[in-house]
Amino acid sequence: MTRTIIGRQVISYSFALLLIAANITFAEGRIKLSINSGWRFHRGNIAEAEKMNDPSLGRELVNLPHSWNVADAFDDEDGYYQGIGWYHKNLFLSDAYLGKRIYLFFEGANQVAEVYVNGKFVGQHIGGYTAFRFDATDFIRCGADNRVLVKVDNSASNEIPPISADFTFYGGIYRDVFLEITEPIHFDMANYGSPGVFIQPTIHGKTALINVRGQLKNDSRMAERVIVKTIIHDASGKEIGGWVSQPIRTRPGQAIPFEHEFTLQNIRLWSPDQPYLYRATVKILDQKHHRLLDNIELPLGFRTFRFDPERGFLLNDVPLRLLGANRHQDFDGMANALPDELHHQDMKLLKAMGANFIRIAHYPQDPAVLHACDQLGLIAWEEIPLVNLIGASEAFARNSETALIEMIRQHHHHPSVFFWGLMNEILLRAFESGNEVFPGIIEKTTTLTRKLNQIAHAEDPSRMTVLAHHGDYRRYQQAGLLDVTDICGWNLYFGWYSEGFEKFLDFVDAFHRDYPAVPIIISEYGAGSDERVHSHAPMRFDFSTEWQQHFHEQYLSMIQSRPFIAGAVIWNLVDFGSEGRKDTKPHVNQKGMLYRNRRPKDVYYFYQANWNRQQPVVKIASSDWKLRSGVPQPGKKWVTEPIKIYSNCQIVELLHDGVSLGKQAPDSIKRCYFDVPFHEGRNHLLCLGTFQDGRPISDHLDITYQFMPADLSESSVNELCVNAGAPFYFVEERENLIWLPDQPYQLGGWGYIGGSDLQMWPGKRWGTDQEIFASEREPLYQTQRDSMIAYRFDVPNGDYEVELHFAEISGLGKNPSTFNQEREFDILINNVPVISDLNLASQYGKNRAVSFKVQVPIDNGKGIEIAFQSKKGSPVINGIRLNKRF
Ligand code: GCB
Ligand code: CA
Repeated sequence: MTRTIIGRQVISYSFALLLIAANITFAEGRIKLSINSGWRFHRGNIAEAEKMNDPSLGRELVNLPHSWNVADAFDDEDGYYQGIGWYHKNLFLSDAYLGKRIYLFFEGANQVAEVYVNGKFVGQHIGGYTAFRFDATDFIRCGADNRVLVKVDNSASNEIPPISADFTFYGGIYRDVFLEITEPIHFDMANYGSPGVFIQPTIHGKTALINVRGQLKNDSRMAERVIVKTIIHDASGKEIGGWVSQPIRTRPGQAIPFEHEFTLQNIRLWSPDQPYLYRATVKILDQKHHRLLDNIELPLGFRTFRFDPERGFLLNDVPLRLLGANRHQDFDGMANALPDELHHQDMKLLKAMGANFIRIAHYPQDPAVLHACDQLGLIAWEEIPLVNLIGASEAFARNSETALIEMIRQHHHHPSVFFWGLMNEILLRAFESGNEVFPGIIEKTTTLTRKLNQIAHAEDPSRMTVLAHHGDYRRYQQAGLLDVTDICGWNLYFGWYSEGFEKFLDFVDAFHRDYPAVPIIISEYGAGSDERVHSHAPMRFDFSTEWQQHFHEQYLSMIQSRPFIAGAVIWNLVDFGSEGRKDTKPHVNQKGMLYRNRRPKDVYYFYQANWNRQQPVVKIASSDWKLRSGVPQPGKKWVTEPIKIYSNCQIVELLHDGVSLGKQAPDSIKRCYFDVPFHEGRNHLLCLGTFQDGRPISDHLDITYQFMPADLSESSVNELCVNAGAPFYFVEERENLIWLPDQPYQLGGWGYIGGSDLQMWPGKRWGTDQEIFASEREPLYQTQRDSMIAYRFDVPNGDYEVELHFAEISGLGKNPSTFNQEREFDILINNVPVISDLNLASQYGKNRAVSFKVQVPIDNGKGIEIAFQSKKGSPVINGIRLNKRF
């Protein structure tokens, strides 16, 4: 069982064992064998663990990739474990490896790793997002068991980027680990975790000039004459060119650089539409017997690119708008410890959305990501994790430079990578209450930027550099950061963090006027959503899926209207973990096109309809709002609501329970709306389209509609749920509950009397941004009606269960000193005191979800009145559910 991932050979463990068992000497050349299985783990520090030979040290059996923050980065307690974890394993090495060189290769461990073999220190690596390799030859025994220990530490550090960021810094050995075995004569294995061989093509028309450079090392005790041979294969595997060196004389211990150049004719170019990949094999052979000593496989692709200030980006001389998304590397229930397949799957989802571009934010990611980009045709911007602010120390600058060199050398050979990113929003947290975080931080930031920019260009003249800034134009301008790099990226959130979509255009126009020669990429734009939150009148920061869709529709139109915008990347492809966040799903940044389990949101299909040219798309953009409720007009047996379709067909038709509601042509951003007369119960929607090539395509969706009578006293409702203090619906599909937006009471209906909606952040977010403990119903408990007098429900006689929901959420943010509301109140239902002296803070604590159920029989025809009586402070309520039992 051998599988080949482009550029490297991965031989499965069982195959290697087979070889060992059969006592066959290994094939010549390099062996790369993953050693992910059978580790033991201990969370916490153990003094001098490296010296202990106690097999019980760390009992938990784990396989890599592994992270220790799978659960605690999402629980109700602030923070997550940031400290030391120990991994160890027994590694048996066959004596077939005797005399060879043995390396341990880590694709990544967050964020400081120390490796010990048989009690001896082998090496330390700083930085959580790049690979590293240690030479273990002198520490390891062949034909014997070996004890490998790895101490990983993800403690916060001001010396290692990132210091601060809107994502969780999950700890662990969260990428693959390999054993690499070479002959004593081999390519450079001590080159910043890189392959040690670098291939640089220069393209002129149909000809590519190939430059190959590297270094070979003789770690044997004998002088030897070797040759270096490069072979280029086309995508079908056919050899199409190459080069063989003159014999090279190597002496023991000697490192010898080599470089050669040759041309290839009639090359095929790499592009998102046709990601044509070549394969380069670079070998060291002994001159006498042509025995293979070492070999490296690298992907190779040919493309040219440049920017034109007015026309934007040109790939292979053809204008191409760079469109796509940013991507974080974590996954539901796995933290950042993903198998390669899931990395690959994300890239496929991005590609299928119609994207040609990815910003790999905010750090170098798994090699599987880059391989997928090469194969699928995604142009990549990759960056180092300098986010929000820089550190003051020399060590911070040094670690940043190292991370940059590692990223560039490790990923140099990927044709998909076009841009090296140096920093993200680096002045966002440079000031605290108006003061510099440390004296001179601005000048230091600019100096470091220039240094990193210079390093990136020196390391790799074939690519461009870029920075991503937040929307504080003047601050970056004053710091001199707007034209240091080749390209300028802007993260813009007008319509989310601040009011007014149109300010986006003012902003980019101003920048283009001031810096006409600097190409501009919108490096982030996005809005959060929650599949449970819905609204017919969505608004900024309500987390409704409808506002997220509206936001992206606005942005796409605006981006389309400015040809000088070379590219734009959505924030974010996927909802991702950000422990400090308290949105409607605490610890998660909800701006994804996909949920954390990768189920697409409807907005994903908005982009698919607009960006992809190959596949027909028809999507009824309401998959997350399948449970609806409304009041039919007097005498009518239906409620009419608009349903939006995203489609790239010329004409689409919507059928409601088999009846056509007509045909429509989607607008310039591929939307159309049908008015659907929903009846009570299940409504079947079927949307039909025909793609330009004649292919038929359809989508269907069942929407279950619940009617609310206009006059509650006339016909009974079994269930009525109110999201008190909220302007939006909160829908719990599994429980079949629709929590209605709040409303004032009107005779014959229901609603509040007195009070006001709590607004901790007036003009921005409704309710509060507190995390609710012991519940996941944040949209219910984060919104609240304050200073309450009463609620009335004019329901008919019957036996009701009334459920009342509360949470004490009056504090601001995390600061307990703002939590000073002292309140105590009674609740009377139909004049009966059912809850007395309720003091949420003292009896339950801050942010706790609290609920009560009360039996309420009514037979006087007067409905239900829930009255609030203050003893201290103002009475509040977060939700009410009425259930008629009989
Ligand atoms: C940004 C940051 C990104 C955040 C994003 C957000 O500008 O670069 O790391 O996650 O905004 O959602 O606020
Ligand atoms: Ca509420």
